[in-house]
Amino acid sequence: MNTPFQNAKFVGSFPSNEDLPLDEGSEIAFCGRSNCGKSSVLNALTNNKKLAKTSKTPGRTQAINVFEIGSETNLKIIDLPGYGYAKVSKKMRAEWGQEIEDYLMTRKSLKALCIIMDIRHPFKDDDLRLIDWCESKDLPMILLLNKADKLSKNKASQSVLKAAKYLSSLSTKHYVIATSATAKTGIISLTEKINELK
Ligand SMILES: Nc1nc2c(ncn2[C@@H]2O[C@H](COP(=O)(O)OP(=O)(O)OP(=O)(O)O)[C@@H](O)[C@H]2O)c(=O)[nH]1
Ligand SMILES: [Mg+2]
Repeated sequence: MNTPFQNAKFVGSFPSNEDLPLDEGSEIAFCGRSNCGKSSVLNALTNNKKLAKTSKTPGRTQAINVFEIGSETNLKIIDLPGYGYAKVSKKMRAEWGQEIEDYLMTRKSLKALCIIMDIRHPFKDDDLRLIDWCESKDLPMILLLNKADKLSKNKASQSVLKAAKYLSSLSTKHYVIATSATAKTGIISLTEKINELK
């Protein structure tokens, strides 16, 4: 499958906000619970299995990873470490939480959040907190119900409808898409939304 984001390049892995590339152009940040498939969706989106490291073990992504989507577009995708991963020490979790929070609070080029959830267990407390935060900042959101291949087509559509209904009271712009990084479904829609919001 060809995607418009095929020329994506890994810019770097930044443990701290201070070292991030210049705050310019547009950034879309991928967030979500550990293991929901953030890195896998990024790889599907760019048609490059080797771009972001994925793993069966939660907590694989442990820094702010920056990807450039074609140098001419000035669009970057930010793969943030997953939240809700218990095996990391409390201190480390607190520090990571702080780095993510600082990124979200201060980054001017951040145009939208892509909040990724497992379609079988969406809207956990941490997801809801991020959604509330976006609403409070009026920052657009793309909500992905990922791992849609784990459900029948019918069940997946029902989940999308349920999620859309659940979010209908939001005044901030938001989209709900069922995706599968493995079956590559919903990836074209995601591309369209990113292009719209960037
Ligand atoms: N069946 C299925 N498995 C998926 C899908 N997306 C990701 N996975 C699997 O889920 C596991 C976690 O994927 P990652 O992409 O590493 O998840 P992540 O959210 O980046 O995880 P952290 O970096 O640890 O926060 C891997 O074993 C993936 O192969 C999907 O759409 N369908
Ligand atoms: Mg990851």
